[in-house]
Amino acid sequence: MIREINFDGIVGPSHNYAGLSLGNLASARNAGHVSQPRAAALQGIDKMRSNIGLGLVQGIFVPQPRPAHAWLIELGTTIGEAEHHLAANAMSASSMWAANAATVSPSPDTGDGRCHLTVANLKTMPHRSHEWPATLAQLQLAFAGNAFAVHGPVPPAFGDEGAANHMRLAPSHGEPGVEVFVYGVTGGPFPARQNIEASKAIARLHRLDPGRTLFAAQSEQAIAAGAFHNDVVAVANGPVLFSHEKAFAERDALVEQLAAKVPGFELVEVPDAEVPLADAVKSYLFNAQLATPPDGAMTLVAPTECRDTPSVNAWIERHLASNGAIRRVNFVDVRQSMANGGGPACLRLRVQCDPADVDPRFLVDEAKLDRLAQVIGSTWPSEIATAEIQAPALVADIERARAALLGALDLSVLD
Ligand code: SUG
Repeated sequence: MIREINFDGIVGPSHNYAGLSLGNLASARNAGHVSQPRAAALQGIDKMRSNIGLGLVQGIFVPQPRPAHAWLIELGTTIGEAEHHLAANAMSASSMWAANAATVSPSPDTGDGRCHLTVANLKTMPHRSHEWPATLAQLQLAFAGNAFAVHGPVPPAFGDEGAANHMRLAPSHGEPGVEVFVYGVTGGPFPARQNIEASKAIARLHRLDPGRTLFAAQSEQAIAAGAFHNDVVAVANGPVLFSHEKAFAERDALVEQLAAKVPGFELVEVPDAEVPLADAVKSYLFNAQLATPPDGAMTLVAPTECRDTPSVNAWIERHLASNGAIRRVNFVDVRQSMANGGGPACLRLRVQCDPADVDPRFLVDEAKLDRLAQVIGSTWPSEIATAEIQAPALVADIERARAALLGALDLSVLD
């Protein structure tokens, strides 16, 4: 039985604000602020709890080893000796944003009936470019059976940022869907992170039917406004596309093709006149989880920043009152992640498969989340000032904290 599982990246103990991501406005704005790794990770756990409460199936990915010693060795240095900017790149907890872990094509879409996952090379940003080997190891463990095909990264000539630039529309999760690969051409002052050649390669590797595969460019205006990934301005669930009017370079052509190819297609579009791009980016209205829980009421799991942004809150209230496609909005507090440009949707990777095929160590229920919260509460640093990330005592604490979590999950093999 195919279900949608949300695998959330647990916020790692090295979570800090180093301002590493050009084009990610929150990351730039909060550079140098003191972070709260423990609160950040507990906010993530609470989000998972609330989604389990809706009846959704929940999974996890564990934090990566930080410092990234192997990467520093390749650069001829160590965490103690590295210049500060390199050390910051080696200490980032950015793998928490699991939407960038991989691109996923579920079995109804693929030529061989397996669920395909391609790990993202994340080559545009130095601090993310070294994530993929540890992500791949985790994917290979979690999705080890024959039901899955796990691919290495596409060559670094072509940037790939995973599911954040990929949408799937289908009448239901178990039916063949239309996969939309969204790429960037130019972002004005900011980098376009997803290259069309990477998207096309993934579509080929996943053996997708070209008749049900679309490629759509992000609008330059959206990237320049801070939509460094498409999931900052659009999200899909079932036959519904929820997007900002200015998300795509050729919006009309995309909508026309989706209407022709997706049975029951429905567009929920937010006009710029009602929610300007700047408010969409600030509030992360579209970086929400859009899901259909067992009660059938399509639910938007949105950051509390949406409630606090008047234009966005007003749009939500109007939509709910109009009995539109989205029937319920749940607000979640993930402010620590938001301050680095990661909303509820960034924190999760959606995999549609039979939960029985997944290594159970990567699935969680309330009781397991309680245990995780306990480990996090007793081992995660309460605060990190980016200037101090090379301090030996802090580095040791961070490594100990991760080891404790892996031990609690019976995943020490990832050490
Ligand atoms: O890649 N932030 C991440 C946020 C990723 C959000 N993911 C999705 N939209 N799916 C990024 O820009 C900030 C790190 C720092 O500045 O310390 C960072 O990497």
